[in-house]
Amino acid sequence: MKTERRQFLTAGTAAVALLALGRWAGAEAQERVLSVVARKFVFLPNEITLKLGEPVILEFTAFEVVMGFNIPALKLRTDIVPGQIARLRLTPAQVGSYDFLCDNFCGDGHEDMNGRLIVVA
Ligand SMILES: [Cu+2]
Repeated sequence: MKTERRQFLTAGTAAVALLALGRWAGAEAQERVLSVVARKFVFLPNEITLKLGEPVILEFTAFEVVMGFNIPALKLRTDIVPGQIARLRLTPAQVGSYDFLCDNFCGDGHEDMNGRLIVVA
């Protein structure tokens, strides 16, 4: 009887410790969130600077029509649907400059709808 109680307590303490560890790890890995608006015919901002190795979440919104966000060199893309938030999670692994563009035809200025993602050390 006494032994069972001790085992129960030990298990409880371990569970609390794990919970605390999980919370700590979660805070450690928290990503910076950057908002990007896609509208005819521009991304705001159209230049995004990220730090090498820093995990970020890009959050996209559009208000007019379905847009696309595509960084071909990083093989990353998403549709941006009005009324929804589109998210891309990324951790830059290489310093450089990467062009991005809208890849859903959205009107007359679509071809000029682009920007640049810059990764610095
Ligand atoms: Cu477009």
